[in-house]
Amino acid sequence: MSPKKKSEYAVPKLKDFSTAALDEAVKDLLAAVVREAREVTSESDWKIFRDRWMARANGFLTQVNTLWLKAAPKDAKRDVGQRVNEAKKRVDETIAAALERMQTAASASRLDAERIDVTLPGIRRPLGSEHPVIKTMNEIVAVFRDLGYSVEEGPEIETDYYNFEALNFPPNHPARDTQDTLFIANQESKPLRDRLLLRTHTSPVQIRTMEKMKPPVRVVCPGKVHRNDAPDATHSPIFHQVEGLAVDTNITFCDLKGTLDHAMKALFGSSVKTRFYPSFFPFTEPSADVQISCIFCGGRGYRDGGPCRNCKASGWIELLGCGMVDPNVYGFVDYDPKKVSGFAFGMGVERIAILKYGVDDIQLFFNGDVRFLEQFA
Ligand code: 2U9
Repeated sequence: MSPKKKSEYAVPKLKDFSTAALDEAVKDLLAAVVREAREVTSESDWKIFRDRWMARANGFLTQVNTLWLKAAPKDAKRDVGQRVNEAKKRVDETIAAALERMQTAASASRLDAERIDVTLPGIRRPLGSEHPVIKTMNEIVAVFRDLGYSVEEGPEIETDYYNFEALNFPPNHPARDTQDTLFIANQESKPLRDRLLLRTHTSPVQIRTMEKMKPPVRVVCPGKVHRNDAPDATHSPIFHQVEGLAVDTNITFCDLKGTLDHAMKALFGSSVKTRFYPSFFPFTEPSADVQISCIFCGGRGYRDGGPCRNCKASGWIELLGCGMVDPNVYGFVDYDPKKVSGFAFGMGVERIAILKYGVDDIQLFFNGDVRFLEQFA
């Protein structure tokens, strides 16, 4: 209930200033202030109440001063003064207590509104984790870091020179065709070598590394690459590679074989065997495809009483490419092919992750479905 603007109480004029009459008047006054204090339910109520009693201009206490104290005959003044002061003190206390009661109630109701049930289950914040492709890429890089290789990265938008020309691709090599490469638009006014494209491999990073570093070089280059391929279960226009390069005096094909055999055992387990099969790349001569013994059938070609579907019953799975760096490549980076030799290799990270984790569709890596991704957390 809100306090009425007008009070039912009025300070009476006193005709009789006797002790008994004063006591009666003070009793009414205090009863009134207590009654009104009880009706205060909010801070704004309280202000109205306080002003009615304490306002200097015409509050009840001012009226008490005028009507009781000032009006008292001289001989009663002392006694009246004392009682009025006591009464004022009680009124003050009642008004202060009303404020306190009101504030306590307000904060209690605020606390009540903000009450939390600490026994409720907490909000689970899902934690992110390394993407399986990045995780695999880091594992591959770690194997070569342990062999003393350093890691280099480079731009994803490259020039034709770094992506093709310096890697000994002939001018009309089919990889340069728009069928395979995504070119940046409106580059026709530039000379061919300066035209921009999305790198199709991380090999340009090795060219850039050799430009700034003299042999010996041992470097791995992880990163994202782009090809104009239609997506299906085994192809994606964006994928990741780790390529590596070792250039020094007297590097041989034996070093290449030993290095990759070790790397495959580190990645797939020590019982895995490797096999090198003749191949061709413009930037390596000779070149080879590397096969590992099938990790599903143990290289037997047969599993569960039938032919192994993963290796098409051959016992081998093709995994990466490699070769001795073509001497023509050294010409582009000011290395002397008579003094140095080296090997290079390249692998698709998704292909390795697919085999390591038994994933049947490369698209799963790119769809962002948490139910798939959280299996690798
Ligand atoms: C320089 C010289 C030579 C990098 C190499 C491969 C063989 C290779 C493929 C594997 C699967 C690409 O991701 S994939 O499709 N790569 O077979 N890459 S040798 O050779 C280089 C690189 C840089 C200067």
